[in-house]
Amino acid sequence: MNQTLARALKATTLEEDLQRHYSLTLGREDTGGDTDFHLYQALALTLRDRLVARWQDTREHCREQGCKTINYLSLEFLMGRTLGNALLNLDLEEPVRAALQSWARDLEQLEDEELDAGLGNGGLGRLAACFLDSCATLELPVTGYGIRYQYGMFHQRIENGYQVEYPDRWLRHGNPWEIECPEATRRIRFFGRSEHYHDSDGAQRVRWVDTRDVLAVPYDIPVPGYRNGTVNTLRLWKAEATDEFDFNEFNAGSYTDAVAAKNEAEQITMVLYPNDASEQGKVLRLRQQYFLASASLQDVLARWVTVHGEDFSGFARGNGFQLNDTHPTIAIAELMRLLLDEHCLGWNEAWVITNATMAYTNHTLLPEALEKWSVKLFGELFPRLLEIIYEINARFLSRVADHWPGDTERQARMSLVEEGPEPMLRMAFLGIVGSHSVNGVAALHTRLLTEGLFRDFHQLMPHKFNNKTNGVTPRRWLAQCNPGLAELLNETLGSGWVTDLDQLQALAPLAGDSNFAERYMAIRRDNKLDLARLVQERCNVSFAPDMLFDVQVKRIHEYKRQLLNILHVIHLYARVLSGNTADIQPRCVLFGGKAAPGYAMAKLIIKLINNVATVVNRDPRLHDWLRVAFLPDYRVTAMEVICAGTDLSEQISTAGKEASGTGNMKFMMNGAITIGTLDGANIEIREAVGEDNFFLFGLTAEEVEARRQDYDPDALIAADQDLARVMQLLDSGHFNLLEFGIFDPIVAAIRSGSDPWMTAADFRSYVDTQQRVDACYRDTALWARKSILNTASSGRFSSDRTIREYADEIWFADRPVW
Ligand code: 26Q
Repeated sequence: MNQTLARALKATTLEEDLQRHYSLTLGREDTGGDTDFHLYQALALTLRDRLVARWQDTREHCREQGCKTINYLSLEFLMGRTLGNALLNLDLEEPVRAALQSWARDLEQLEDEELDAGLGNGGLGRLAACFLDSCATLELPVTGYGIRYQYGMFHQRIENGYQVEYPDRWLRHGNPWEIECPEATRRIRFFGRSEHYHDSDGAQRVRWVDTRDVLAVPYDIPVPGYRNGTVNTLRLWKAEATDEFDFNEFNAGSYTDAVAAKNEAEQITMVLYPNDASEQGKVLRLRQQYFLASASLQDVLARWVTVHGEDFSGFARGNGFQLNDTHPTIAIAELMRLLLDEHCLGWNEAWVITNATMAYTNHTLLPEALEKWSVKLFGELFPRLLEIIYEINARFLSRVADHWPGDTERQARMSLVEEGPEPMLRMAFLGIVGSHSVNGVAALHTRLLTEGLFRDFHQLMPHKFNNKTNGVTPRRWLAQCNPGLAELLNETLGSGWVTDLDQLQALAPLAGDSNFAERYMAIRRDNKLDLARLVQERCNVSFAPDMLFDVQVKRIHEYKRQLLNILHVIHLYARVLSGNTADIQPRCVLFGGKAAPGYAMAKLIIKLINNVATVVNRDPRLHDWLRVAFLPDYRVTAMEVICAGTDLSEQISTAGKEASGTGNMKFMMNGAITIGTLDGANIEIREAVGEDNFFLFGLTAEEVEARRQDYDPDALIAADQDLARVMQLLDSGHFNLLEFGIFDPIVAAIRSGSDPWMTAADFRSYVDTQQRVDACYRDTALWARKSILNTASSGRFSSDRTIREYADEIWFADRPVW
């Protein structure tokens, strides 16, 4: 460790540092008033001090060793809170608890002062955060590059049953974890035109001129590994105006107008876009993508040039870029531009480097979610990049023509440019052509990609395609969020599981041990009480710990079928009212998740859930059987409580639509049993835990596609008394007595022969399977056994396993940091 820093840190105790940051850095007096927030900040700074020394050591070591560095480019990093994770990874929880005694504060109280860093929508953003934790824990030199949004994911409140969005001002009181690095500011260009000229040697060159520039200022956040001294970096870029920006534009205008015009530049990093069809094609989003790509690439190239000068022959051996979905794929064109125009490489040399360094991860099978940009818009913003993409496309299509002579249809299908009245750039295709690796995020997803969306590309270059089944970090999603279970695991297995989750398999023989099962279930019961407390506080609904806790939390989307879940709730409601309660297991059903602000159907589903909850919860006849709650503002920190206290994990997407899912893995690790379709990583979860320990229902992906032709929901409804009764309750307005007709669009969607999500098709099988769940839950020993086996079999879903596969098979980053 860095000697001076090490000494400085040893000399002071946690308690002294805490006091010093509180009174000197933050300038607060101990008046005994509302000090929790500042004490949290002082604690964060105290821990940051301890990270900084290791951070410098990690960087220095990497520089000396010339390690291959991977750069994870993502528009989203859904980090959640940092304090608890830093305490765990630095192994400082006990000393900090001791230091807080003189302040008469609980650690938990201070932890609650931290706002979530909600710089992501959901799965894709949280995956990036889990990956950073695993990379640091595996001592891999990986830097995360993202955007420092001033406003992260919106906050959701429920008003009269409807979702209402509120801005997330997460930086309002500053961010103690970040360090601004103005010395590494980069300049990002927009608009202008491309100028072809001859340089002094007479060579043909191109430059991008008359641009309007914006500055990218980095803010670094330390990413500590688990008790290993490694600290990697998450570098987030903030947009700032240049000085000339204003004065070129307004040179004749007034000074105040010029200063006001800075807003336009700073808007680029103002807000995270919610995953929303209505936001597709927005210029500001495209500017964000380029801003991230260009700033990050310039950063990496500048570091390279400092050490190696203009010799790029070893660049691809020393650097890699992982593109988190198509969102940053513009980096492929930008790296070409930087190498060609700024570093004077020839096309072939630049292309080899680009291909060897870039790798693209796909996260979706929904064709409508594939990113496209209008060629016209793209060319106005980035004239030079459009030229480069045309050149990439021309060379690629000539390869296609060589491979399939005369097959012009295939050339049109595979072109990076979709022709039509408004020609569009297909970003996924750019990702495939420009990378050496294209991966899906679960086995089924990768297979469907290569057989469907990317079939032509797979035929031409099968070697590029590979699967990397997602994972989640066991530090946050077990050690941190379930301290009770973690303690039992440590006692039973030792603590090796934290970094080697396959060790949990050693629990399997204990699944039938009644002593162990009793302790395991007692911990689960405590966690259920914690979850019940949260639901009471936020929803004012009482959840009883002896009831089955049935949970579906995730973004609200039709393909995820929260609707199927609420239909089952309505079915249970009808059964209890009809007196048919034989074999019903009392249950508490929890929903949570945000709908994209412009997604009307998803928002209506939230309203339906809330209306059903109101009717169910206020009817005393249901009290002992069924309770329903919608938890507002679902986020990372809520999931930390939820996943530890859930009995039944709902993973019920229409088969073939959920790329992987990662919530399913968090639930499994913590001992929930899954009810799910054969979709995404559910398939691999079921394989790992065994079919007896997973509640499977529904059509397969193949069956879904085959059924589309003759899908007839009305016939299904007519033939199924239970479904007919549910539809009748909906039709009659039972859940919207004073809100006439509001749920008509939902009823129509279920009854539509072209319902893409086929909700009615899986109703019978879902309800029957829920009955098997009820029977199983009543056999407490049997349920305990299955629950323990779920934890025991979750090793494969550690993001450490996933990252090892990325490192071995895509990054070839076999050399660790140390
Ligand atoms: C698109 C256009 C404009 C603005 C935003 C977007 C946008 C933003 C976020 C599009 C997609 C996303 C996020 C997608 C996502 O989270 N996908 C999920 O990724 C997980 C990690 O691989 C998978 O487990 C999930 O199955 C997948 O749905």
